[in-house]
Amino acid sequence: MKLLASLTSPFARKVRIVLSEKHIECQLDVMNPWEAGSPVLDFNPLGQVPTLVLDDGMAVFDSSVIVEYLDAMSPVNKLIPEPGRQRVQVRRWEALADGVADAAARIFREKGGGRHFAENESPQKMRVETKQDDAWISLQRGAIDRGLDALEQELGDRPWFYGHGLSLADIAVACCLGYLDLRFPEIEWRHKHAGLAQHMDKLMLRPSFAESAPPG
Ligand SMILES: N[C@@H](CCC(=O)N[C@@H](CS)C(=O)NCC(=O)O)C(=O)O
Repeated sequence: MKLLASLTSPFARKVRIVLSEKHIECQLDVMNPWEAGSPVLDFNPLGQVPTLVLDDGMAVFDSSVIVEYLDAMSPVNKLIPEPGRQRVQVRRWEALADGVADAAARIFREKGGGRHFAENESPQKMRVETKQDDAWISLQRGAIDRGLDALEQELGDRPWFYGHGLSLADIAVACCLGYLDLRFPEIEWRHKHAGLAQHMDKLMLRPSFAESAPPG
């Protein structure tokens, strides 16, 4: 089994943390999906990471389908509750966190990130010839702000999003917050979201989170 991933993708990081927490061995193939002729196109017609390639050659995507597969494949450290309302709750938090990360990624791309520049360049350094769509950017920014407010409020003063320990909800939220730190540190989400900040600090003490943090 191998995981096609980039080290900056919040969706790939979610899968990497799940693999680590569940102690599942998997080869990591690091690549840039934006590069012309990226090898990910051999496995995923959408050309996106993460893509998990199973030993029989079947390619699994997107990240939420991959984590579903991994959690079902091993009973070790279950991260998604059994079908029912609680499962929907965890998957809903995952969807919210992924949605915030996706909105941030859209802004990053609108500002010229990914395709035109190396992945490790900061958005501040980027300049594109084409005009940026400010209305589109502010729509995405609204989704980020409202999504973070909802996550902060819904975590409240509980130690975990769901139950008495780590779940996929905590993992997805941390990956989203880590991506904001990487691409848009100027958003300074910690100022308005003390609960999320405290939660993130706690999660970063786990090796699976610390070791998968995006470079730079
Ligand atoms: N919904 C997908 C999103 C994956 C995604 O947007 N991946 C980005 C990197 S963060 C990508 O591969 N983009 C390349 C492209 O769309 O061409 C998931 O959860 O896996």
